[in-house]
Amino acid sequence: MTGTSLPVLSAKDFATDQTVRWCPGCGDYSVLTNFQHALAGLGLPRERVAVISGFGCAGRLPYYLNTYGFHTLPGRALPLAVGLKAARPDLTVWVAVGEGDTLGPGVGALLHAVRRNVDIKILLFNNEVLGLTRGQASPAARVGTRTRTTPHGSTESDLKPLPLALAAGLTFAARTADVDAERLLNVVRRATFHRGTAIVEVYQNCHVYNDGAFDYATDPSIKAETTLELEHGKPLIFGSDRERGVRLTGPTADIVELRDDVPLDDILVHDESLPDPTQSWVLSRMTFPEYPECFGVFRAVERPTLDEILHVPPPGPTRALQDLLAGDDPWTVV
Ligand SMILES: Cc1ncc(C[n+]2csc(CCOP(=O)(O)OP(=O)(O)O)c2C)c(N)n1
Ligand code: SF4
Ligand SMILES: [Mg+2]
Repeated sequence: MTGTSLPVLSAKDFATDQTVRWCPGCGDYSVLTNFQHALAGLGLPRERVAVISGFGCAGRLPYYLNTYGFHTLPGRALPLAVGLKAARPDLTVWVAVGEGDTLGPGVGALLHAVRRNVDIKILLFNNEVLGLTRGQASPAARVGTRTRTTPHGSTESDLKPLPLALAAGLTFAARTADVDAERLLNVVRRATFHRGTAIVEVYQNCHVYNDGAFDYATDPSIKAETTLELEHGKPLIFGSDRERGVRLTGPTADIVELRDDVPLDDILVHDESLPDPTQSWVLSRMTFPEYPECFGVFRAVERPTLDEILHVPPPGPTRALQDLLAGDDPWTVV
Protein backbone atom coordinates (compact mmCIF):
# COMPACT_ATOMS: atom_id res chain seq x y z
CA MET A 1 0.00 0.00 0.00
CA THR A 2 1.32 3.44 -0.86
CA GLY A 3 0.55 6.60 1.09
CA THR A 4 1.09 10.29 0.45
CA SER A 5 2.83 11.96 3.34
CA LEU A 6 2.05 15.57 4.22
CA PRO A 7 4.76 18.16 3.50
CA VAL A 8 6.54 19.29 6.66
CA LEU A 9 5.54 22.92 7.26
CA SER A 10 7.49 25.60 9.06
CA ALA A 11 6.27 28.69 10.93
CA LYS A 12 7.07 30.73 7.80
CA ASP A 13 4.56 28.67 5.83
CA PHE A 14 1.87 30.01 8.15
CA ALA A 15 2.89 33.67 7.63
CA THR A 16 1.26 35.93 5.00
CA ASP A 17 2.50 38.91 2.99
CA GLN A 18 0.34 41.34 5.01
CA THR A 19 2.03 44.11 6.97
CA VAL A 20 1.49 43.43 10.65
CA ARG A 21 -0.26 46.48 12.09
CA TRP A 22 0.03 46.33 15.83
CA CYS A 23 1.76 49.00 17.93
CA PRO A 24 5.51 48.50 18.35
CA GLY A 25 6.09 46.49 21.52
CA CYS A 26 2.62 44.89 21.56
CA GLY A 27 2.44 41.38 23.04
CA ASP A 28 0.34 40.32 20.04
CA TYR A 29 3.56 39.94 18.03
CA SER A 30 4.86 37.16 20.26
CA VAL A 31 1.47 35.46 20.31
CA LEU A 32 1.42 35.51 16.50
CA THR A 33 4.95 34.12 16.18
CA ASN A 34 4.37 31.44 18.79
CA PHE A 35 1.01 30.50 17.29
CA GLN A 36 2.59 30.17 13.82
CA HIS A 37 5.23 27.86 15.31
CA ALA A 38 2.55 25.89 17.12
CA LEU A 39 0.49 25.45 13.92
CA ALA A 40 3.59 24.33 12.03
CA GLY A 41 4.22 21.64 14.64
CA LEU A 42 0.72 20.17 14.43
CA GLY A 43 1.18 18.35 11.13
CA LEU A 44 -2.15 19.65 9.82
CA PRO A 45 -2.55 20.83 6.22
CA ARG A 46 -3.15 24.59 6.07
CA GLU A 47 -6.40 24.15 4.17
CA ARG A 48 -7.84 22.16 7.08
CA VAL A 49 -7.33 25.05 9.53
CA ALA A 50 -9.65 28.04 9.85
CA VAL A 51 -9.09 30.98 12.20
CA ILE A 52 -12.14 33.10 12.98
CA SER A 53 -11.79 36.40 14.82
CA GLY A 54 -13.96 39.08 16.38
CA PHE A 55 -13.20 42.78 16.80
CA GLY A 56 -10.28 44.56 18.47
CA CYS A 57 -6.55 44.36 17.94
CA ALA A 58 -6.64 40.61 18.54
CA GLY A 59 -9.15 40.33 15.68
CA ARG A 60 -6.40 41.04 13.13
CA LEU A 61 -4.82 37.62 13.64
CA PRO A 62 -6.39 35.88 10.58
CA TYR A 63 -4.78 38.44 8.21
CA TYR A 64 -1.37 37.24 9.34
CA LEU A 65 -1.99 33.50 9.17
CA ASN A 66 -1.78 31.54 5.94
CA THR A 67 -4.86 29.44 6.74
CA TYR A 68 -8.52 30.02 5.97
CA GLY A 69 -9.85 32.84 8.11
CA PHE A 70 -12.63 35.33 8.71
CA HIS A 71 -12.56 38.65 10.58
CA THR A 72 -16.13 38.92 11.84
CA LEU A 73 -18.09 41.40 13.99
CA PRO A 74 -18.27 42.05 17.75
CA GLY A 75 -19.60 38.98 19.54
CA ARG A 76 -19.97 37.05 16.27
CA ALA A 77 -16.73 35.07 16.05
CA LEU A 78 -18.08 32.18 18.10
CA PRO A 79 -21.47 31.83 16.35
CA LEU A 80 -19.66 31.74 13.02
CA ALA A 81 -17.10 29.23 14.28
CA VAL A 82 -19.84 27.01 15.74
CA GLY A 83 -21.69 26.99 12.40
CA LEU A 84 -18.51 26.29 10.47
CA LYS A 85 -17.59 23.35 12.69
CA ALA A 86 -21.12 21.93 12.44
CA ALA A 87 -20.97 22.10 8.64
CA ARG A 88 -17.32 21.06 8.27
CA PRO A 89 -16.39 18.77 11.17
CA ASP A 90 -13.15 17.89 9.35
CA LEU A 91 -11.74 21.39 9.94
CA THR A 92 -9.68 22.48 12.93
CA VAL A 93 -11.41 25.70 13.91
CA TRP A 94 -9.55 28.26 16.02
CA VAL A 95 -11.17 31.46 17.27
CA ALA A 96 -8.97 34.49 18.02
CA VAL A 97 -10.69 36.98 20.30
CA GLY A 98 -9.89 39.69 22.82
CA GLU A 99 -11.33 39.54 26.33
CA GLY A 100 -13.37 42.72 25.63
CA ASP A 101 -15.18 40.96 22.81
CA THR A 102 -15.49 37.57 24.52
CA LEU A 103 -16.70 38.88 27.88
CA GLY A 104 -18.72 41.78 26.42
CA PRO A 105 -20.86 41.25 23.31
CA GLY A 106 -19.64 37.65 22.93
CA VAL A 107 -20.33 36.39 26.45
CA GLY A 108 -23.65 34.67 25.67
CA ALA A 109 -22.19 32.87 22.67
CA LEU A 110 -19.19 31.81 24.77
CA LEU A 111 -21.28 30.15 27.46
CA HIS A 112 -23.51 28.33 24.97
CA ALA A 113 -20.59 27.08 22.86
CA VAL A 114 -18.96 25.80 26.05
CA ARG A 115 -22.03 24.09 27.47
CA ARG A 116 -22.57 22.36 24.10
CA ASN A 117 -18.90 21.38 24.04
CA VAL A 118 -18.52 22.47 20.42
CA ASP A 119 -15.18 21.21 19.11
CA ILE A 120 -13.62 24.64 18.59
CA LYS A 121 -10.47 26.15 20.08
CA ILE A 122 -10.42 29.67 21.48
CA LEU A 123 -7.21 31.70 21.65
CA LEU A 124 -8.30 34.35 24.10
CA PHE A 125 -6.05 37.43 24.14
CA ASN A 126 -6.49 38.92 27.59
CA ASN A 127 -4.87 42.35 27.98
CA GLU A 128 -7.55 43.48 30.47
CA VAL A 129 -8.28 46.57 28.39
CA LEU A 130 -10.14 47.60 25.22
CA GLY A 131 -7.03 48.12 23.12
CA LEU A 132 -8.27 49.03 19.65
CA THR A 133 -10.67 51.71 20.89
CA ARG A 134 -7.89 53.32 22.95
CA GLY A 135 -7.93 52.06 26.46
CA GLN A 136 -11.45 51.97 27.90
CA ALA A 137 -12.19 49.64 30.83
CA SER A 138 -12.78 46.07 29.75
CA PRO A 139 -15.10 43.61 31.52
CA ALA A 140 -11.88 42.01 32.82
CA ALA A 141 -10.51 45.22 34.39
CA ARG A 142 -9.51 44.43 37.96
CA VAL A 143 -11.25 46.41 40.71
CA GLY A 144 -9.50 49.76 41.16
CA THR A 145 -8.06 49.87 37.61
CA ARG A 146 -7.88 53.45 36.32
CA THR A 147 -8.68 53.88 32.65
CA ARG A 148 -10.07 56.75 30.58
CA THR A 149 -13.60 55.49 31.35
CA THR A 150 -12.89 54.67 35.00
CA PRO A 151 -10.80 57.69 36.10
CA HIS A 152 -11.50 56.99 39.79
CA GLY A 153 -10.75 53.27 39.49
CA SER A 154 -13.12 50.52 38.37
CA THR A 155 -15.63 49.48 41.02
CA GLU A 156 -17.22 46.72 38.95
CA SER A 157 -16.49 43.10 39.65
CA ASP A 158 -14.07 41.79 37.00
CA LEU A 159 -15.00 38.87 34.78
CA LYS A 160 -12.36 36.17 34.45
CA PRO A 161 -12.84 34.03 31.35
CA LEU A 162 -11.66 30.69 32.70
CA PRO A 163 -13.76 30.57 35.91
CA LEU A 164 -16.76 31.78 33.91
CA ALA A 165 -16.35 29.10 31.24
CA LEU A 166 -15.49 26.36 33.74
CA ALA A 167 -18.76 27.12 35.52
CA ALA A 168 -20.49 26.42 32.17
CA GLY A 169 -18.70 23.05 31.85
CA LEU A 170 -15.60 23.92 29.80
CA THR A 171 -13.76 20.67 28.99
CA PHE A 172 -10.28 22.12 28.28
CA ALA A 173 -8.95 25.19 30.09
CA ALA A 174 -5.40 26.52 29.90
CA ARG A 175 -3.60 29.77 30.62
CA THR A 176 -0.30 31.07 29.34
CA ALA A 177 1.41 34.39 28.62
CA ASP A 178 2.50 36.04 25.37
CA VAL A 179 6.22 35.75 26.18
CA ASP A 180 6.13 32.13 27.35
CA ALA A 181 6.85 30.48 23.99
CA GLU A 182 7.29 26.92 25.20
CA ARG A 183 4.11 26.82 27.27
CA LEU A 184 2.10 28.51 24.50
CA LEU A 185 3.24 25.89 22.00
CA ASN A 186 2.41 23.09 24.38
CA VAL A 187 -1.09 24.29 25.31
CA VAL A 188 -2.00 25.16 21.69
CA ARG A 189 -1.02 21.62 20.70
CA ARG A 190 -3.04 20.06 23.51
CA ALA A 191 -6.05 22.30 22.81
CA THR A 192 -5.97 21.40 19.10
CA PHE A 193 -6.12 17.68 19.76
CA HIS A 194 -8.65 17.98 22.58
CA ARG A 195 -12.14 16.85 21.52
CA GLY A 196 -14.45 19.65 22.63
CA THR A 197 -14.33 23.35 23.46
CA ALA A 198 -10.85 24.45 24.48
CA ILE A 199 -9.84 27.85 25.78
CA VAL A 200 -6.22 28.98 25.81
CA GLU A 201 -6.17 32.26 27.72
CA VAL A 202 -3.09 34.32 26.89
CA TYR A 203 -2.04 37.16 29.18
CA GLN A 204 -1.04 39.71 26.56
CA ASN A 205 0.69 42.98 27.20
CA CYS A 206 -1.02 46.03 25.70
CA HIS A 207 2.07 48.16 25.55
CA VAL A 208 0.12 51.38 24.98
CA TYR A 209 -2.96 51.25 27.24
CA ASN A 210 -2.16 48.73 29.98
CA ASP A 211 1.60 48.35 29.87
CA GLY A 212 3.15 46.00 32.41
CA ALA A 213 -0.22 44.67 33.64
CA PHE A 214 1.23 41.14 33.79
CA ASP A 215 4.84 41.92 34.70
CA TYR A 216 4.28 40.23 38.06
CA ALA A 217 3.59 36.98 36.18
CA THR A 218 6.18 37.20 33.41
CA ASP A 219 9.22 38.89 34.98
CA PRO A 220 11.76 36.03 35.32
CA SER A 221 13.20 37.57 38.52
CA ILE A 222 9.91 37.23 40.46
CA LYS A 223 7.64 34.79 38.68
CA ALA A 224 8.69 31.81 40.82
CA GLU A 225 7.05 33.63 43.75
CA THR A 226 4.01 34.97 41.95
CA THR A 227 2.95 32.10 39.70
CA LEU A 228 2.35 28.39 39.94
CA GLU A 229 2.96 25.97 37.08
CA LEU A 230 0.23 23.32 36.97
CA GLU A 231 1.45 19.80 36.31
CA HIS A 232 -0.98 16.90 36.21
CA GLY A 233 -0.36 14.47 39.07
CA LYS A 234 2.11 16.77 40.85
CA PRO A 235 1.61 18.65 44.14
CA LEU A 236 0.90 22.37 43.77
CA ILE A 237 4.15 23.85 45.02
CA PHE A 238 5.77 27.17 44.19
CA GLY A 239 8.36 29.68 45.43
CA SER A 240 12.01 30.15 44.53
CA ASP A 241 12.91 27.35 46.97
CA ARG A 242 9.65 25.54 46.27
CA GLU A 243 8.81 26.21 49.89
CA ARG A 244 5.09 27.01 49.60
CA GLY A 245 2.10 24.97 48.54
CA VAL A 246 -1.65 25.08 48.01
CA ARG A 247 -3.97 23.32 50.44
CA LEU A 248 -7.68 22.89 49.82
CA THR A 249 -9.70 22.05 52.90
CA GLY A 250 -12.74 24.25 52.24
CA PRO A 251 -14.21 26.22 49.35
CA THR A 252 -11.12 28.41 48.96
CA ALA A 253 -7.44 27.57 48.67
CA ASP A 254 -4.91 28.19 51.49
CA ILE A 255 -1.28 28.97 50.89
CA VAL A 256 0.93 27.13 53.37
CA GLU A 257 4.66 27.20 54.14
CA LEU A 258 6.15 23.74 53.78
CA ARG A 259 8.88 24.62 56.22
CA ASP A 260 6.22 25.06 58.98
CA ASP A 261 6.04 21.29 59.34
CA VAL A 262 3.17 21.04 56.88
CA PRO A 263 3.53 17.53 55.42
CA LEU A 264 3.69 17.21 51.64
CA ASP A 265 0.65 14.94 51.85
CA ASP A 266 -1.43 17.98 52.85
CA ILE A 267 -0.64 19.73 49.57
CA LEU A 268 -3.21 19.50 46.81
CA VAL A 269 -2.19 17.28 43.91
CA HIS A 270 -3.22 18.70 40.55
CA ASP A 271 -5.70 16.54 38.65
CA GLU A 272 -6.81 18.03 35.34
CA SER A 273 -9.04 15.02 34.63
CA LEU A 274 -11.52 15.37 37.53
CA PRO A 275 -15.11 14.99 36.27
CA ASP A 276 -16.23 17.81 38.60
CA PRO A 277 -14.85 21.22 37.57
CA THR A 278 -14.84 22.72 41.08
CA GLN A 279 -11.14 22.18 41.85
CA SER A 280 -9.99 23.62 38.52
CA TRP A 281 -12.42 26.51 39.03
CA VAL A 282 -10.87 27.33 42.42
CA LEU A 283 -7.37 27.27 40.89
CA SER A 284 -8.44 29.42 37.93
CA ARG A 285 -9.78 32.10 40.32
CA MET A 286 -6.58 32.42 42.33
CA THR A 287 -5.29 35.95 41.72
CA PHE A 288 -2.06 37.73 42.58
CA PRO A 289 -1.20 39.23 45.09
CA GLU A 290 -3.41 37.16 47.40
CA TYR A 291 -2.38 33.97 45.62
CA PRO A 292 0.15 32.86 43.04
CA GLU A 293 -1.56 32.82 39.64
CA CYS A 294 -1.77 29.43 37.96
CA PHE A 295 -0.50 28.69 34.45
CA GLY A 296 -0.76 25.57 32.33
CA VAL A 297 -3.70 23.20 31.93
CA PHE A 298 -6.47 23.45 34.55
CA ARG A 299 -8.86 20.95 33.07
CA ALA A 300 -8.87 18.37 30.27
CA VAL A 301 -11.86 16.01 30.28
CA GLU A 302 -13.87 14.20 27.65
CA ARG A 303 -17.60 14.42 27.01
CA PRO A 304 -19.63 14.25 23.78
CA THR A 305 -19.14 17.22 21.47
CA LEU A 306 -21.93 18.99 19.59
CA ASP A 307 -20.61 18.01 16.18
CA GLU A 308 -20.37 14.34 17.18
CA ILE A 309 -24.00 14.42 18.32
CA LEU A 310 -25.07 16.20 15.10
CA HIS A 311 -23.47 13.55 12.94
CA VAL A 312 -24.89 10.52 14.78
CA PRO A 313 -27.72 9.01 12.67
CA PRO A 314 -31.10 9.36 14.42
CA PRO A 315 -32.61 6.19 15.94
CA GLY A 316 -34.89 4.21 13.61
CA PRO A 317 -34.40 3.70 9.87
CA THR A 318 -31.04 4.99 8.72
CA ARG A 319 -30.75 8.04 6.45
CA ALA A 320 -29.80 5.78 3.51
CA LEU A 321 -32.99 3.76 3.91
CA GLN A 322 -35.11 6.91 4.30
CA ASP A 323 -33.55 8.35 1.13
CA LEU A 324 -34.25 5.10 -0.73
CA LEU A 325 -37.89 5.05 0.42
CA ALA A 326 -38.49 8.71 -0.42
CA GLY A 327 -36.43 8.81 -3.63
CA ASP A 328 -37.34 8.22 -7.28
CA ASP A 329 -34.84 5.39 -7.91
CA PRO A 330 -36.35 1.97 -8.70
CA TRP A 331 -35.46 -0.70 -6.14
CA THR A 332 -35.94 -4.43 -5.76
CA VAL A 333 -36.40 -6.55 -2.64
CA VAL A 334 -34.75 -9.98 -2.91
C1 LIG B 1 -21.10 46.46 19.08
C2 LIG B 1 -19.79 47.16 19.15
N1 LIG B 1 -19.41 47.70 20.31
C3 LIG B 1 -18.23 48.33 20.41
C4 LIG B 1 -17.42 48.46 19.31
C5 LIG B 1 -16.12 49.20 19.39
N2 LIG B 1 -14.98 48.35 19.61
C6 LIG B 1 -14.23 47.92 18.59
S1 LIG B 1 -12.86 47.10 19.11
C7 LIG B 1 -13.31 47.31 20.73
C8 LIG B 1 -12.44 46.84 21.86
C9 LIG B 1 -11.97 45.44 21.70
O1 LIG B 1 -11.36 45.01 22.89
P1 LIG B 1 -10.83 43.56 23.02
O2 LIG B 1 -11.83 42.58 22.54
O3 LIG B 1 -10.35 43.40 24.43
O4 LIG B 1 -9.61 43.51 21.98
P2 LIG B 1 -8.20 44.25 22.04
O5 LIG B 1 -8.36 45.45 21.14
O6 LIG B 1 -7.91 44.62 23.45
O7 LIG B 1 -7.26 43.23 21.48
C10 LIG B 1 -14.50 48.01 20.84
C11 LIG B 1 -15.15 48.38 22.13
C12 LIG B 1 -17.81 47.88 18.12
N3 LIG B 1 -17.05 47.92 17.04
N4 LIG B 1 -19.02 47.28 18.04
S1 SF4 C 1 -3.51 49.12 21.36
FE1 SF4 C 1 -2.50 47.68 22.74
S2 SF4 C 1 -3.25 45.66 22.15
FE2 SF4 C 1 -3.68 47.08 20.45
S3 SF4 C 1 -1.93 46.90 19.06
FE3 SF4 C 1 -1.51 48.61 20.45
S4 SF4 C 1 -0.33 47.71 22.13
FE4 SF4 C 1 -1.33 46.02 21.05
MG1 LIG D 1 -8.52 43.54 25.25
